[in-house]
Amino acid sequence: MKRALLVILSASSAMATVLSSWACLADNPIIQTKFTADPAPMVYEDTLYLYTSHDEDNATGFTMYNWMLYSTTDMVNWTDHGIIAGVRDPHKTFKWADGNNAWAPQTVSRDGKFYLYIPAPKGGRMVIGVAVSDKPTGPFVDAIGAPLVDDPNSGGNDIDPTVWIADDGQAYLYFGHQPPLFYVKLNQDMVSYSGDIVKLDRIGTYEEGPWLWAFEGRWYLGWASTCCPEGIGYAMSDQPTGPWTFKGSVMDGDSRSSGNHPGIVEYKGSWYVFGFNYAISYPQTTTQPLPGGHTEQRSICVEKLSYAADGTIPKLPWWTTTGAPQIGTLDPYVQTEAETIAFSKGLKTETCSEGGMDVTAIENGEYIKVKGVDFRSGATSFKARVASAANGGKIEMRLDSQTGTLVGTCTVAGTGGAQTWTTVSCDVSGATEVHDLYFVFTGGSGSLFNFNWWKFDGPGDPGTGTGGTGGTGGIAGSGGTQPTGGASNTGGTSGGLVTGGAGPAGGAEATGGRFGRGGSSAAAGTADGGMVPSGGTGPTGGAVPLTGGTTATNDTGGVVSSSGGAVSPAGGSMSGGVTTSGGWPGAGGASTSAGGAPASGGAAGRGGGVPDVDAGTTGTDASSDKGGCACVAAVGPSASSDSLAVLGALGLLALGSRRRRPPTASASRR
Ligand code: FUB
Repeated sequence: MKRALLVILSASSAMATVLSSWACLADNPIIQTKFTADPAPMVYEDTLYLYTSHDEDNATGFTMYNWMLYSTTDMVNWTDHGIIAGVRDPHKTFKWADGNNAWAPQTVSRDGKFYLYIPAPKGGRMVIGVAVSDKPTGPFVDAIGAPLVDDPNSGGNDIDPTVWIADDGQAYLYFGHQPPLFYVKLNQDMVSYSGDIVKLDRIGTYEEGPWLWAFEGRWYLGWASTCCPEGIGYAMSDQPTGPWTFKGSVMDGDSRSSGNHPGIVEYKGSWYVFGFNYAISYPQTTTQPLPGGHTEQRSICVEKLSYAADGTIPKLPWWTTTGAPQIGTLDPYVQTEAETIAFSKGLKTETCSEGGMDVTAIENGEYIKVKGVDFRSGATSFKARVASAANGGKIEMRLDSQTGTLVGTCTVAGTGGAQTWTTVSCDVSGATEVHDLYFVFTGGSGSLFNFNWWKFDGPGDPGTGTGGTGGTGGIAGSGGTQPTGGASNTGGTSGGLVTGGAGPAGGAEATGGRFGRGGSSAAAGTADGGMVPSGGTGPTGGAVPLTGGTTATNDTGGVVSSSGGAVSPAGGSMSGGVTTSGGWPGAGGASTSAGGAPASGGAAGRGGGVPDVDAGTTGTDASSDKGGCACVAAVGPSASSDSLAVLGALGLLALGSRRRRPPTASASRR
């Protein structure tokens, strides 16, 4: 379904003129294929899962049938997992729900199960339900077949559940629209509670959307602050039940927005705040506020947050267009879902007959950006899983912008059906090192083809690259000493052969970089060559400078690293293991066949920079209703003073009328 720009925009040629002058969006908002709101991040194993509510494409007020799931391992490339629960067939998880208000969710894990808490309508009230799954991706089933909370004292506003499990095992559930705010203690089973539902006095600017968490012995409660526009406020306490001390704003409200809703989480050693804006349904500048009316076509954003020494949170500016920085890089030699996207223009996603999701509704000129792709020493071929009920089209692969260097073009022919899948392939040249990768789709009119997954091959692939045979020749010279701070260099000291192969050079990180998937040590060979540079081994993503990795001496089989992070067992062939001076570990990184575990992914050092902002997205699709960037690069003469004046006047009118109505269980709350 096409996404409609606001009527007010399409109705005004002056507005259309101004629209073409808006600065382009970059990687915030993080989801462009759908409207999403009420972010609820959850970390499980090495992945950050983001549960969201979902504004329908044609929503004006709240039109919300289901909850969605996205995931990331690098904070910028997000994989779409589709609908994980809902209140309407064919995704009616909660049979008792009798309306279309699938509002703000949160999922928490406990003892190998995942509990999804949601507000939904029942009998003219908003109540809280809970579903359970064995996996973060679902399927979720209603845990108790009835609401978990239906509080007669809440005025029908049992909304926005948030749960945190304290270190002593006690789980707390907060919820409620202001006034008031409530909490209750959940039982160990997470699907029932004990004791009274406690009503709290209003805290500071509390409006709705509570988010409970603890950090370093302190308790925090965030929320959407006084409407409208809503920012993000917060309070602190020594205990999960308060008393709470209001601490101000994590982020102030902004005239470009109406609502907001925090989701705050720690991931790979950093803290992030999620919320939403309206920048895709209504591209904005700092001087053009959101127009009036009930505009619930929201888009989730993310920023990094920090803590001061006293535990308070330094205030952030309004959502940037760049969002959070990338952690590590993306490995193009691993099969990747097409719906793993940093930013996109136009296209949509859908359930795929081969499992998971695919990218669909791809039209001429639309694109997908995948950020921070590490081609290492180079890709030579590309393959894609595609299906086309029409005549297909082409997939252009470009570097760093949708008009950037063309490194390959794959032709997609008709396959006879939109879910009749085939794999196409084509040659690639010029794709080395780290770039933002753009898949630019070209062809005739209408929907060209569907796109399920993609993968590159070539010498840069640590799994098949030339850099791999570390070990067999890797005599660890006598007396080899271990690298400072590194792993033991047993091979070196013994003077024996590095029998296990190893010296997985690529496992080393670049200066200032991070470990990638592969990590460092070889499985079978224990890196006798002494390959673990200072900073340790783990692929956990921690940035580990290679300062100590340079001191491996007398190590014909050992580690030698440069400031750029290259590490190579001299005896082993390591052509792929070279790291550039920018700090990107080489592909081969890895040890290989000879017994060393391939550091697939090698290290993903991140010394080099990747542009954060999309350059020059096209401005031809201002009227497109499929999301993405509908603008040209900068304010130009097309934004006449007349048109700006018209927009300004409308904006002021809109501001005057923009107030939210009190919540009810009806479809319109703002
Ligand atoms: O998305 C529906 C409602 O709007 C949520 O439950 C509130 O927090 C607000 O974001």
